[in-house]
Amino acid sequence: MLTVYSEKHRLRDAKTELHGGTFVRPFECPERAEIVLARVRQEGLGEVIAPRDFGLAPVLKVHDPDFVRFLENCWEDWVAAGGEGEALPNVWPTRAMNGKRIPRSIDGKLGYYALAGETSISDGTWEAARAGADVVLTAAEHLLSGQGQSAFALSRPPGHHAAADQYGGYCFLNNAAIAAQFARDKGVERLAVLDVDFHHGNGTQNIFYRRDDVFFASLHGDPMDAFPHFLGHADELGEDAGEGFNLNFPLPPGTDYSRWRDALDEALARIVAFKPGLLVVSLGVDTFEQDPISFFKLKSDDFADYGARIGTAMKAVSVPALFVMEGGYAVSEIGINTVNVLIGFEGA
Ligand code: SP5
Ligand code: ZN
Repeated sequence: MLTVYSEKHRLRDAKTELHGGTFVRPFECPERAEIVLARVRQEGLGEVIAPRDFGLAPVLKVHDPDFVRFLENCWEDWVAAGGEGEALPNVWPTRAMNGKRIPRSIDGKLGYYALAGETSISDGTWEAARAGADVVLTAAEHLLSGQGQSAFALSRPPGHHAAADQYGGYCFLNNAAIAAQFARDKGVERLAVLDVDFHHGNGTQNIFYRRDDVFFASLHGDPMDAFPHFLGHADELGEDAGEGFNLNFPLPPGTDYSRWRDALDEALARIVAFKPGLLVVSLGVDTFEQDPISFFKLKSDDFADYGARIGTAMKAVSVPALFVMEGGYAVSEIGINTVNVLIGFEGA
């Protein structure tokens, strides 16, 4: 399986995350991608290539231009306004306010475009996020050219919480959605996105919620208990043309592999019935029992088992799979768990 990786991910190296009422070093740190890459090499998964530059056009097929401009300029604007630490929002257009006008000041803009308050924007964040989009696009292009049944986009920072005009949850550009839209534009008529990150892929769901050409399925911690708290319920089925094309499996604290696997099998059956031309897997390994911010109980071997289940289901109907790196914060095990999924898939 081909892996696409860019060293530019290292430019996303924020010093602060707001966590439990204090500032900590972000859980989403550069070592994550380095350890996954080392494991890819150690296991001999396959060739590792750098991305090519796609420019912003495929990003703008998913994200609003004003949002992209905000991300591009945020750090400079923050410094120019006298910000001393990293850029964080402190006010939001909540239910009690009017969220329609985009403020002029950087403080107002941060609140307008942020969907969560833990994620600092720092110098280099935009460049890393942009390179991350090129990573998934390069992997998608490779699959679309008919080379192989699977590819791994080792992108960082992650993407599935980012909506068309919102960042947060460590995510800035929605890599999985950008790849899916790119594949659509290259002629793939129907796509499925399977999100196995511990957290609900609120951004991806939101981007495709009114569409019947992209089926979205997510297994995640119940938003009543887990981030992002305000999306990911089982009764969110899609709207307008998209009704029936969104599927959520919110799962309770303590969920172990047997319960998680039952939900996966159901999601895979629905994906197969949808007959997609390509599957995008939002691959977060924060379902691991030792993950520091999550509450599922998967063990390292379970990752290989579910990779094989995805592989068996997709190979039976000849659907290629694009794996896109999302979360996973048990850093010392992130390489083993991630690559277990990929090896499981290949061996199916
Ligand atoms: C891509 C991804 O996995 N993003 C996750 C973002 C989660 N950020 C907020 C987490 C808050 C966790 N609080 C858990 C307390 C555990 N003791
Ligand atoms: Zn996650």
